[in-house]
Amino acid sequence: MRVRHDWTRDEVQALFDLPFNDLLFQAQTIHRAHFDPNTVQRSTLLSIKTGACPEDCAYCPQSVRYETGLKKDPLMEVQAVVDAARDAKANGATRFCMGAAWRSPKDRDLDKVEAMVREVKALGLETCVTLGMLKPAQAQRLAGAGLDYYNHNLDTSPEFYGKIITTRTYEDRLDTLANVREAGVKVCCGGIVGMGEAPQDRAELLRQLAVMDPHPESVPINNLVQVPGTPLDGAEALHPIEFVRTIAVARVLMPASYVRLSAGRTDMSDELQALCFFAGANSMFYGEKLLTTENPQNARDEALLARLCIQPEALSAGHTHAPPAAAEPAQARCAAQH
Ligand code: SAM
Ligand code: DTB
Ligand code: SF4
Repeated sequence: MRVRHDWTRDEVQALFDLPFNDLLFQAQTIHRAHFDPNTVQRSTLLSIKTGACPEDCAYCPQSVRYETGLKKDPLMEVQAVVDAARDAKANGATRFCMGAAWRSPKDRDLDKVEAMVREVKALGLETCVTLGMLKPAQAQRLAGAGLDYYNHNLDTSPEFYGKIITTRTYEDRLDTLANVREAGVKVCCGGIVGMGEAPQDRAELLRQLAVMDPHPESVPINNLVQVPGTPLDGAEALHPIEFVRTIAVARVLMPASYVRLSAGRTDMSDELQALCFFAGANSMFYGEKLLTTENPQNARDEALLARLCIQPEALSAGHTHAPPAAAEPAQARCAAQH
């Protein structure tokens, strides 16, 4: 199956417009050609610098412009970050994602972040950081520290973007992503749905990701977590079936990328999450906190994965992922209690 980078708006919209069963069948078929359908990758987040962010992202509890009652915290010490990463590894995560509420990092901040990346990597975890906009030299410094992934989201379509963020442009984001790619760091890039966007905005967000060449290796799909005090608190929630369609279309457009079921899982039923896995999600944020808001309890996630007989992906030597299973994966028996 050819991986394409030339998707048109009409083609993407046509996928969204398929009967639900046809879309899910297509997504699951493509998923099986590229991945073991019964394995999920788990990433744990840590906010290494919290709040007081100068940007005005309308969804974000960390913007200095909104009164959200969030306690701000300066950049953490390296040792405390390494301790949290060790816990995440002990709990079964294979990737540790460190997020900072910055517009962009200062060069002197990067000394500490580089040490964090080096030491977390030395634990045998994959590393990811999300620090805002990056200049080419900054991306190269992070690459030099051995960073595996940089997360920087497009968030939504170019058309809707201006309703959500005014302090940085869509172009700024594409520039940062190009700098990350150029430095040889893998790209983690996705967006948020449930912000009051139109269906065409969700389609165009996915198309923007799918015309990147190469595709982002990791594609987080966040469902808005509504935080009191942010402008998007009270936005009309997305219908859960539309959320599943968004996951499925992401899988069809970017067959070999990890599609991550990201923020918003706490409010999702087990059935909805199971549908998302069927639609091709094969990664999740795992651990009881996202950056500043809640994520499901570990015990709930363990029980869900056991019930579905989904295995957490293990780290293989050299931090590379396990190769996809053969076209017809073995029909293992599920040992979980049904
Ligand atoms: N400050 C950096 C930046 O914006 O690039 C890094 C951290 S920022 C919190 C990372 C991403 O988290 C955002 O791009 C957005 O997609 C997601 N996010 C933030 N607040 C969210 C919320 N309330 N619900 C869902 N996703 C959210
Ligand atoms: C992403 O796409 N989602 C994560 C991660 N990348 C950095 C962040 C979600 C944040 C949710 C709101 C919060 O906890 O502050
Ligand atoms: Fe700042 Fe990132 Fe939140 Fe935007 S999403 S306000 S840049 S922390």
